[in-house]
Amino acid sequence: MIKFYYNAAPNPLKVALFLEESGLPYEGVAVDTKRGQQHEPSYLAINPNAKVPALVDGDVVVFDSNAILLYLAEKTGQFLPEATPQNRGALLSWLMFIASGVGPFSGQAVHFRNFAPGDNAYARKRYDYEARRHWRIIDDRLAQGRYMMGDRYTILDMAVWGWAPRIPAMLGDGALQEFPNISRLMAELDARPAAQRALTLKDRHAFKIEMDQDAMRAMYPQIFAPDPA
Ligand SMILES: N[C@@H](CCC(=O)N[C@@H](CS)C(=O)NCC(=O)O)C(=O)O
Repeated sequence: MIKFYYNAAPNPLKVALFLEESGLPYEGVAVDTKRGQQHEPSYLAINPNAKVPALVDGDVVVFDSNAILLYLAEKTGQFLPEATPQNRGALLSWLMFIASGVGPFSGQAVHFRNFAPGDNAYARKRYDYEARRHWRIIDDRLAQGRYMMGDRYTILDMAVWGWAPRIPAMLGDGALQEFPNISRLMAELDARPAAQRALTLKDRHAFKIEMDQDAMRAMYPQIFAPDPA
């Protein structure tokens, strides 16, 4: 059976949605990142990047949420657009845009707004600006159709759904109002039974909540590292 390594954060959530939508049998394995479990050798053997999610399917190991979405979609033939070269080009482009742009800029925007120590005025400004710019591009795409790939619900919508609830934490309260098409998609997907089940996955484990010194060390070790030369 598939083993899905997760916590309650946006990237695992996207994969949880796929697993619940597809009906694939899987076992959830909690990785309590505030307790530092992502750095344990047994987990590093699966995901050398020490992040969640990761997935083990028999002798296949996949890490990175976007790689996992593509792997599962291709394995099952589900949540993909109609198989045309044009759709393949669009799917890969948008998936990589989310993987290399939306996700990382969003993560840094959350970090510099909420967790980074010291004076970070420029870093905060840069990531706020760039995260907002990326989300505007997604919103504009969703203005053209019901889903990221037009009328077909695909892994791209799942990838957007995982991160979009964090928009207020990265861009400020009320920021979702700037993105009416993303808000519309979120409302639609939130109402799906699979999404409701995906959201309860985090309740199966008593994840550490406190962001104490040990959690900061586990998640943001660079704060405690020597300054660069
Ligand atoms: N590109 C990776 C990023 C994974 C990632 O940053 N995961 C976060 C949760 S959303 C994490 O593991 N945080 C814990 C930590 O940084 O120690 C993916 O999409 O899977």
